[in-house]
Formats: sequence, structure tokens, C-alpha cells
Amino acid sequence: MGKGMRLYFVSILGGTLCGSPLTAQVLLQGGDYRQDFDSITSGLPSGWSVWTNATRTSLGAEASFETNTTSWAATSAQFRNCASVTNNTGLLDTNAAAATQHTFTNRVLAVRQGTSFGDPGAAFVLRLANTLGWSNLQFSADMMMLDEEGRETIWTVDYGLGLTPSSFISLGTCTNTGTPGTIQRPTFTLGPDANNQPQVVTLRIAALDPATGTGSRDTCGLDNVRLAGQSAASASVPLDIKRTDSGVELTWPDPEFSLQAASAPWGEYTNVPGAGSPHSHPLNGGQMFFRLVK
Ligand SMILES: [Ca+2]
Ligand SMILES: [Ca+2]
Repeated sequence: MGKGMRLYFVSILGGTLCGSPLTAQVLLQGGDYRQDFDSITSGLPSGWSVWTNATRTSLGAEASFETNTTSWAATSAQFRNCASVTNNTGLLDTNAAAATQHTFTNRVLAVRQGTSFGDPGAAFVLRLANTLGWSNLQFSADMMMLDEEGRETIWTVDYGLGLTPSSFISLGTCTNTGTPGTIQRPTFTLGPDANNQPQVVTLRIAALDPATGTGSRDTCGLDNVRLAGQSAASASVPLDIKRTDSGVELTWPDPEFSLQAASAPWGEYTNVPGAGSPHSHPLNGGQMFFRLVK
């Protein structure tokens, strides 16, 4: 993670909410936010919480999270710590035994809804302390099918302002469907009211409607959440690009900013080693995207 992609966390007022300590919110600073949930055996990451009874006008009730590694097919209705279907070693093993799943280091924040648990109303919540200096915030995540059963859950991505919003702006939906290992990647851009916002911004991935179909409910997993935007600081520094005989030349006026590159707009951006302005980049590969970070 480059120096411009640090994430800072801030403590809030130390209160409690529904019996669970609410310890922190995420503060965007200097780059984008990513969450891989690979450390959830120690608890939910800062800024994250899980809820039931979520509606379009309420966060609902904060729920507990089972930190112990739990198999995809376990039938207990709960928020749980599951293995990804793709281990960090790259192995794709949708038939892995429970004991093998427990050894996977690639974890996901998962939920198994039940007749009286979270259907509808299950929600994954991320709170940002504020978005001061940020605009054009883009959210994306992997929604992963872990255990496929008869019902299908429609997940709504929405956000509201404040710690406990009573209204939410819906960005869209994604339906977790397909065979185990199928990944949906909802990607949405937050509205202008999420730009440069001094209040807490509360983002959700919520089952606001009853699951469709009949029978048991799937186990769904959330992973690789990304939140990226444009910061006022970096927006003020132009990155110019021009064609040369051998490729392109990138120039920028502030040496405190470093150049990063990625093969897709969403990244993953990595530092371009030794790059200073002007930087010559050959045209010898696929498309590339550049940005400046500080
Ligand atoms: Ca993960
Ligand atoms: Ca299903």
C-alpha cells in the first residue's frame, strides 16, 4: 500500500449501540478504501457492523457476528466468518470440506438468512466518518455464492447520512445467484450528497426484500469491498500525458505526488517504481490507467 493509500481510523464517542461497542468509523484519507475481511477471525473490521430488521427507513437492529470459522453449508442462521471460494493460494475449491475451509486464509463476511433471521432485513453496514475533501465516490464489492439453496436474495446497496439514517438513497441491487463460487460485482457511484460530506456516511448492502423462491436460504459472502473517489488535494494537481515516438510521457507539477498505474480504472493501482515527472512509459502492453497520490 503506497503512502497515498493509507487509511486512518478515528474513534468516536465511545458509546454503545444495541449492546455492541461501536468503536470506529472509516476515515478516507489520501486514497481509496479496500476491505478483504481476511482478519475477521479477530472481529469485524473498523467501521463495519451487521444488522437484522433493516428496512428502507431504518438500520434495524445490530446483530452479533460469529468470529469462529464456520462452513459454507452450516445451517444456523447467522452472520459468520466463512472461507472464500478462492483461497489466497489461488485454489478454487467449491467442494472443500469444512476442515479445509477453516484453513483458508481468504475470508469473507458471510450471512445465512433464516426463517426468522434476516429475511428480509439482513444488512452489512460500513460507516465512513465523513467524506470531507472527497467526491465522486464509487463503491464496489464481491458478492459470493457460498452455499446454494432454493431461495435467492436480492441485495440492495444504499446509503444514508448520519450514524442512524432514517432515509436511504438506493444505488441499485444485485441478486446472489448461481452455483457456489459465482461472484456478482455490484458497482455504483454515490450521489452528490455523499461528496465532501461532514456527516457520517452510512453505506449498506441490505436484504430489504424477502428472498424469492422456496426452500432453504443460501449462504452469501461479501468480500473485496472498494471505495474510491476523487480527493480535492489530488484533483488540484494535473497529470498531463502526451504521445512520444516510443510511447507516452506523463508530467505533473508537484514532486510530492507519486505516480501509480493499473490495468483497469478500478485498480489495483501500484506505485510506478522510480517514476518522477517527466515519466516515459512505453506502449508495449494493454491499456493502462494512471493516477497521482500523495
Ligand atoms: Ca477475503
Ligand atoms: Ca439460491
